[in-house]
Amino acid sequence: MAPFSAYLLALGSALPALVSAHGHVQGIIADGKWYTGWNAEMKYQNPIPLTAGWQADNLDNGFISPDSFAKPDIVCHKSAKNGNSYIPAKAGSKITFLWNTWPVSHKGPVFDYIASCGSDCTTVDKSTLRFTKLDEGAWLSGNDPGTWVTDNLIKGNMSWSMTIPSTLAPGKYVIRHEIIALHAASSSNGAQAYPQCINFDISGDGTTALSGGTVATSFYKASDPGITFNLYSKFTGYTIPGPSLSKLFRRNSEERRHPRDFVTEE
Ligand SMILES: [Cu+2]
Repeated sequence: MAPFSAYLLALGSALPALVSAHGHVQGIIADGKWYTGWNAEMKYQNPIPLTAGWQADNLDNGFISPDSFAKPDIVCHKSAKNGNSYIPAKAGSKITFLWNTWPVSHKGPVFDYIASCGSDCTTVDKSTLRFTKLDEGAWLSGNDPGTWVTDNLIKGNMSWSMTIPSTLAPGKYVIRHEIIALHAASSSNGAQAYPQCINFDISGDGTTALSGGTVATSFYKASDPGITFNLYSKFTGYTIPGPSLSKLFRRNSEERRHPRDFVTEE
């Protein structure tokens, strides 16, 4: 994966060492082009750089716990303010989210949600965003703790890829990419949500508008079986939390599961 390695090398020399164990999305690749994500240290820059990534105050690379799952911080991370630019992408494009790091212990589900901003993602009120779940992955095999999609994310140079539905109508959208780490989730307030929001200006000739959707403050409850969950037990299944996958893009979700979408780039 030469492109990713090159990005990682470039970033490794440009960024100070990160001491925290968990992570944030440091970059996004859309249509083969790299865009910088939000890094909480950017808040000390003047002016604050233009990023499509929402400006969250997660300086510690931290997380949102279940006791805040009904509060605004679950939408786009801690004290998040709107991203002030957009990533241009075509409907049907592959999008890759690149985390700065991810610990192997932090196993759990990964999600991609999308919400229409109406006319402007840089000013939209995050509490009004109604999200549609586009993509999800979680438990793969084994138990105690087993193999999870987060292990694949780590193997892929801390990256997660998704496809924007080819039939999605053009417009301004927030994609909310999220990992929920379950290593401490056997206690009722122990799950760790790491939501990351990115603004996209999506073009193309699709005609499917989002409808319905769920506000992020209604996604998860501490008592959900996929939120309070003992990773270190002999489990035989896992109930993925949150709203069900969208049926608006059935064809696309079949495309997404085609092996070619998982082929490693060389
Ligand atoms: Cu952590």
